[in-house]
Amino acid sequence: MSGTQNGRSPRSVALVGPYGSGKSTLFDALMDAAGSPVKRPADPRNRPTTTELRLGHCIYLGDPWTLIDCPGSIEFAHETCCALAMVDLAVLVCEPQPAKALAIAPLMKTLADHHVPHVVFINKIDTLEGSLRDTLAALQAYATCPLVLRQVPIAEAGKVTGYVDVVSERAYRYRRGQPSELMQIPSAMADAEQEAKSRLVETLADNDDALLEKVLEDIPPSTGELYADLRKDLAAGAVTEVLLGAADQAGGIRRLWKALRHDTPDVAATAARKGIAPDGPPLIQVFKTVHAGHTGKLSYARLWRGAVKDGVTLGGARLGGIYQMPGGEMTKAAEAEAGQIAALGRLEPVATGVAIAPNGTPEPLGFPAPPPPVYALAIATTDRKDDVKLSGALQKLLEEDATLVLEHGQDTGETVLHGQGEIHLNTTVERLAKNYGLKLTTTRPQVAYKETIRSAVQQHGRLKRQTGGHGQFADVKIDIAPRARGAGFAFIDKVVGGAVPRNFIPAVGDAAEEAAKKGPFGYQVVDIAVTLTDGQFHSVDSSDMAFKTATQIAMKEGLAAADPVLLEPIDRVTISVPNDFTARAQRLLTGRRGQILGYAEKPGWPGWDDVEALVPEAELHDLIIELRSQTMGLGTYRRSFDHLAESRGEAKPRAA
Ligand SMILES: Nc1nc2c(ncn2[C@@H]2O[C@H](COP(=O)(O)OP(=O)(O)OP(=O)(O)O)[C@@H](O)[C@H]2O)c(=O)[nH]1
Ligand SMILES: [Mg+2]
Repeated sequence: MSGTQNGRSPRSVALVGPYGSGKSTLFDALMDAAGSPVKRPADPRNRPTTTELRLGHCIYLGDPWTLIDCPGSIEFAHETCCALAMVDLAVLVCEPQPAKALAIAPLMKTLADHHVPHVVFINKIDTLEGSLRDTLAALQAYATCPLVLRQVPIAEAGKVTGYVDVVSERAYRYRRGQPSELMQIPSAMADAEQEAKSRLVETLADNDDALLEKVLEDIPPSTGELYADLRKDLAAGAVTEVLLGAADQAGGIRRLWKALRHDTPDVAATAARKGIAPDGPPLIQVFKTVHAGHTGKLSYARLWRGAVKDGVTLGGARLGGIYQMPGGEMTKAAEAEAGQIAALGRLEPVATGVAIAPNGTPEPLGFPAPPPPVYALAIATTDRKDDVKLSGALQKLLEEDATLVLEHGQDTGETVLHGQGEIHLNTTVERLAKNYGLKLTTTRPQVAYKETIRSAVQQHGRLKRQTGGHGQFADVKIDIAPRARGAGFAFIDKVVGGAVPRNFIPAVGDAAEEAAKKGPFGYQVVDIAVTLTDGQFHSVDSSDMAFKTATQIAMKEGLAAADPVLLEPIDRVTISVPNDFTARAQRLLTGRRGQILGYAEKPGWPGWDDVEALVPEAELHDLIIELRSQTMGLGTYRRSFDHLAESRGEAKPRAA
């Protein structure tokens, strides 16, 4: 993008916030106001939920910007974290409803942990009922620094129609799709405005001794002083300013733009916050990878330092295109400068998160790790001929989405996709269909049951077959006995006096182990010892094959007679929830045959608990769905295999 008029380096802002708070609507309104309108959905009130980052480049009052619309759904939270690792400032978009305030807690924590400067934008102000103070107080409970109200809403006939700017003390009336118009401060508003102003000044005075003196001496501070303090405190994470608006009627958009313009740190400040040295060769960090049909691989990246030209060597590849997205369309640029976010073409060897430098060794830079998977689906092609295509497509998808985990079930033979939830995996399957023409079926993954035996048996197996001249003969006697849980399979040879010649014994051992792969219930038999005690052979008719067959016969009958039992995998599960939901999480676990081990405060998460339990894996498939529905979408869990336990009849034998 050329045409910046004042030489400021490009800055970038992420729009984050709970699900459905209006981030995408706000993104569109901000792009409109900057003269780079983006394509709208046919029915903006029925806009689909955002499932991946959406980027827009624009120029507002001469400054170049990249806006990033982030998903609000918890299932795509990692995308949001990746964007937050790149930007100079975040706008936390929320709704004027105290009951929904808790939903900002995880984001507030991410912003605070990574010291990302942020402002709060209370959207949908047209739906405000009651006092804005209640929403502010509810939000404050999850904020890590004081929230200061920059605007006071003006209500006419019960509807919010404009606002008073607390710093400049000017009133504005919203006009749909246009800049707001200046109006007189309604006389009824004077008190509310003065109260908001005193709070703002007092909060700022906490970090500014000169201002504090003025407050104590009752000298009104200048607007210039207040603007300067706001900017300084915001960058330092000492206060968070709160703005208001109604994105779907473009209310409060220009006020927000001006706050962004005034208060967003530049790339040098952000690089310093991230520990990047100010001098050195160009430094670029990739935060998203996309395989786009015609352009090939695109690496969305920010330039932390320096400039690059198209065609340079980056991370071992020749840069094949620098793209920008004004109005959502891709346009090619010859060069990208420090601060810019751009899509870089054809950097095949470069992975998401990696920092690169032209012809040089980049500095190691932190990048968010993906959260552990919480939901899984087994996928299969409807046409086996597509299997090769599927594995190629999955490879690309895994490169694009670090929260996808692919597993080939050793016991079940299934291809299992693990991810962040139903919407995430359904979106992935839709993408496989749309972008790669793959027709897939999805099923609930099978549980890797095992089986074992509870008593020891002695079993005889004999093969005697006469076909034409040459016959087959083998005879084995085996003991099959249970072993301790986790001890695995063992084969012991106790044959004496050559009853079974040495050279056939390995065949017996192999056949016994092979036969244990499928027990009477259809699953792998674990923790047994098979001892070959005796047998018979024939000097001509015996062979490895004959001894294998005799062993199979003995194993099949012996296992069925040895009091077999199904073993089901039990996982250690840790649910994390805001502590209002701790009791509910416990009930949910016990309702799923879980054995609660205890609960404790989640380390580093004040107000959250970790509830630990042992739960059968068969009960975990849709745990996340129920957990989220009971915890405002906030609850999550992690799991790891713990042990195999005898099933008390809940587990199902595999269908033949
Ligand atoms: N009343 C009112 N509705 C709004 C406003 N802004 C957005 N909406 C509506 O809120 C709904 C959600 O808007 P989106 O912009 O898709 O919200 P989002 O935050 O991007 O949602 P996710 O991407 O799913 O997290 C849509 O129906 C919008 O029309 C507003 O200022 N006032
Ligand atoms: Mg959205």
